[in-house]
Amino acid sequence: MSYQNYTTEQLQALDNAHHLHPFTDHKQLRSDGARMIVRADGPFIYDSDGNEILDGMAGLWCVNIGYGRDELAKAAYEQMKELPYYNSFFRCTTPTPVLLAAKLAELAPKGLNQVFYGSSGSEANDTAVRLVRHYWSLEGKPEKNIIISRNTAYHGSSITGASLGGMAAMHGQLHGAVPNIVHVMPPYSYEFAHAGESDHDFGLRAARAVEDAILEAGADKVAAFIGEPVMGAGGVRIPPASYWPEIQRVCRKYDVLLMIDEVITGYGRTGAWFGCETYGVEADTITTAKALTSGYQPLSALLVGERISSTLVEKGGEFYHGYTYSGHPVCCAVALANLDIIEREGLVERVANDTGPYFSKVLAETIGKHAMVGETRSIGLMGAVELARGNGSRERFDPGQAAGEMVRDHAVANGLMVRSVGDTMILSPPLIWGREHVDMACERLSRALDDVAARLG
Ligand code: PXG
Repeated sequence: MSYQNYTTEQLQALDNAHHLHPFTDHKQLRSDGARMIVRADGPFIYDSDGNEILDGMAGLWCVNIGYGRDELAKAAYEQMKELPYYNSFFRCTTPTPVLLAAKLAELAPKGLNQVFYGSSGSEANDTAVRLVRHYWSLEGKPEKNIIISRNTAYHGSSITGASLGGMAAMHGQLHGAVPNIVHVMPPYSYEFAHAGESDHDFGLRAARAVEDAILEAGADKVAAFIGEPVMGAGGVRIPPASYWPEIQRVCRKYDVLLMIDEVITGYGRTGAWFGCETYGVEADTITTAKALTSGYQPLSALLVGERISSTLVEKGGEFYHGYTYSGHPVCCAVALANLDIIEREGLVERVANDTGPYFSKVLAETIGKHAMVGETRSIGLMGAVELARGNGSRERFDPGQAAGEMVRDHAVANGLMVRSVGDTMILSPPLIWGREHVDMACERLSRALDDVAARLG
């Protein structure tokens, strides 16, 4: 059945009648109708009205190798023909998850040699929480089970993910979060640095909020700290250079494990294979998903360090946890093909040495000069633009003006897909972007800012 037999209006009517969308106000959606994205190629997506849109969000922070890669389609097809599914329970497995695990151990930072699979970042973080708490229990410290996280962190949308995350609106709808999770301030200088406070000092202060939380709970009660190297969905909040080394020092001092959530930063986004390498931080667990398959198939991999895995293996007995699709052979085959492309095309190096620095420069020199931009920032190929009343200012628009949403809508109308987090505009494009795509994105965003500035007066 082809969608081409349907008009956009017919598809929208069916969508409104039967489809509940993620993170969506349905009353609003149903008055406007959803934009139908019908195909994509390289860095571009196409909607059902035939508009070509440069995808500044790589789908949803995931399509790192761009769209339309035959190799991944072939890998899935071949695997489906050979063996579409078999499980990894009950002393069985299949070859592709094994080969992928070995590949991930090779790519991962030293000491993270074991992999537990799921289908999403939310599932992987659920596994990480279970594993970390189980670890301390096996080590005879079951009461060491508090996890420290940060306000505005995003760690998924399952009850565990949302509880770990620090999104107030999500907590408001949880009706009972997973217990023993504590949230502290994020390292977000644009909003939280005091006037005159250096980036360095602010980074230390934000990291010491974690130490304060450990001292308040008692180190013998704190299992782990969890953080995204760069907070993604919270608004590409890039920590000062002083932040992660201080977090590492504090965690070591109190024997608190470090859980790094690389669902967005994993597989090249920051210009290193993993964001923790960008920040020189050593993790006990690394959560990955999204770009592991460039979004072509749903797959997550929790990378587990030696300390936890050896206890699990030696003392753990059976770990009562797993998903039907843990180690799905088709998803793993697609992941292998995807990692092969990232390596072969040198995408990580290109982000580090060429497109990442170029993106940062052009963003600052064009968008950063605009009258309604307070700040631009980026690392690798993830960036943010803060909308403000006046260039370089920190004064926000009234929330009722919905400036961020307006800029997003005008950007899409100008041929650029971006995401707005409140009044923070986000770019997280495919890693195949060349300099010409960076230029194109900044021109289109600039035009959108002009349009909105004219409307807001
Ligand atoms: N951790 C991080 C850091 C994420 O960004 C998850 C976990 C959960 O992954 P799954 O696969 O369960 O969605 C994410 C997901 C947004 C947005 O609005 C971001 C995500 C998901 C949906 C929307 O920017 N990140």
